[in-house]
Amino acid sequence: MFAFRISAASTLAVAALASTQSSAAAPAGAAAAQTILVYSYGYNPNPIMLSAGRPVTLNFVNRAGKSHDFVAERFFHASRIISGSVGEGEVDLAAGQSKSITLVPAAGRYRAHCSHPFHKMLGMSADIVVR
Ligand SMILES: [Cu+2]
Repeated sequence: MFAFRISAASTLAVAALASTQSSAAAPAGAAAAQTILVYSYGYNPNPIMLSAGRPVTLNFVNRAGKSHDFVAERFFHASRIISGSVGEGEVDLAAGQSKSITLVPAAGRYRAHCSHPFHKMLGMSADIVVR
């Protein structure tokens, strides 16, 4: 009985170790992820720090009960867009909406802001630093 318990416990320990190792090793070529929280009136994190030339999925999450956008023409035009739509260089978010854009950013410093009336004045702007 005692031996069985030891055996079961060590099996569990090995299984836990194995699952930890498999989750730590990201599949080759997988994009990193960066969540960008959108609220009234700002973005978090700010600045948004990205690695040049490395694929990244930007997960925009609008936590607000009203619509906002993320306008960054220079940033999106300099990036290679892999998936998702950035239209003319912006991401539109309805109240509570989330959108994901996967891209490869180019080195540089960029600005982003919300184009809705007065929102930039109220604080909705962000720096994007890619290096
Ligand atoms: Cu806004």
